[in-house]
Amino acid sequence: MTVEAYRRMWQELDMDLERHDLFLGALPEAFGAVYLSQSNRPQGMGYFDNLLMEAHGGRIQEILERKREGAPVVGTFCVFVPEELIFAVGGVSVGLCGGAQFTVPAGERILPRNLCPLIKSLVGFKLEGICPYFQAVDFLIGETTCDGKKKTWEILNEYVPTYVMELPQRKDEADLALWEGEIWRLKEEIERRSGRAVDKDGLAAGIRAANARREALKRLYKARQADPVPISGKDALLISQLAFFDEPERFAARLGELCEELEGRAARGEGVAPKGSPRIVVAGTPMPIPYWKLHHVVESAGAVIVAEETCTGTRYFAGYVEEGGTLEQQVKALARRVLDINCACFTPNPGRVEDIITLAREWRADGVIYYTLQFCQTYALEARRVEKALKEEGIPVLTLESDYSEEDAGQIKTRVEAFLEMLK
Ligand code: BJ8
Repeated sequence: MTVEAYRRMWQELDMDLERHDLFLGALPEAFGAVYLSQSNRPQGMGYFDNLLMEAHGGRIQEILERKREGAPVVGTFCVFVPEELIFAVGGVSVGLCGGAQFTVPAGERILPRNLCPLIKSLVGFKLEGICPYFQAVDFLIGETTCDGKKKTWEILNEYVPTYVMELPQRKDEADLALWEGEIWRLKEEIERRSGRAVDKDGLAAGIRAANARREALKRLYKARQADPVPISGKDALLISQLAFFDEPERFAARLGELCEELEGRAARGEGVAPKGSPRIVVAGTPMPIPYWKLHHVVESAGAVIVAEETCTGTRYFAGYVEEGGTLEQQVKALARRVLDINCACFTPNPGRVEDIITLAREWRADGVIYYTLQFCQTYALEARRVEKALKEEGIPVLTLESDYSEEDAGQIKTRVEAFLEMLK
């Protein structure tokens, strides 16, 4: 499609073309500086680079074609939301958490300033009219995770229909029953809105698609255990961020090809940084696209990020859902995935500490960076417990809090460099 045709498409989506030009105009430079400056990138990254470049173009065109054929397009914001139900009716699911400083001021027009930037950014994308995904969705699915998100859904609902799932905050049998009920309720909502029924075969196909994506991401992470590491943390982060937008089966297939390349590299002892480079695990809040600040700082300082314990990392692909059985069994299996994801919105949440220690050990990390977005209370509060456990295990940890602006980049760089110095 030509640029003119894309512009017509954006106009039809009622986007603010002027603001959109400004937003997209900055992307090639940022992407060039952060990504294309890396040496020895795997060839298989070509697919993902292209996916990023076509994120507002070809991918939107594809989604709009599906929409014309009657497929529902649904936006989500949390890895607990069972996308399998959307896939079950042939729908398109897109993850719409905001990762751009560009849209934060717009979000602040209607939200308190002292709120997490992820939330302000996502609302800002809608208010600015610069996100074709937000413009294309039929409805959104929010959840009652943190206080900021759950109250924001009431506000966002004034702009886009926003359905809310009640996520329990504990993991006992009663909570599982509540979540299972919520999944049945979501099933009805999706059926009502799409006019398509969720049956056991459709749901099996939906579960298969989501499992394939999870398995491919697991394989990517496995490949990062090698030293030298065959792919940078920045590239792995980009892949995870793009997973929220692509067709799950195609994404899994292309990622599988990349993993083959990475496994070959690992077998030959080839990497993107010298063997013995400091290895870092990042633990904390999600990093939605196009947020690459911490990874860029760490890897520019000569270290490599080998795993992320985040929702744009391991929490995204945690667990496996059985696809077989009756519809009741499938829904139960979907509900039980809650047990596999250790988000700080749960209390108590001991599994998360174990996850971080396992990552640090099995990915042979020299240190952990515990990272929280500003005003994210649950993750900030959990830092104490994680730090204590890591210290007991003899694993060095650096705790950082930041937002999407570049204002603190210098300060973060200084702290990261001092941490890496200490690891020597
Ligand atoms: S499963 S991490 S995607 S809730 S919005 S909690 S950063 S203050 S995103 Fe999340 Fe689901 Fe948990 Fe993952 Fe903090 Fe910001 Fe809230 Fe956030």
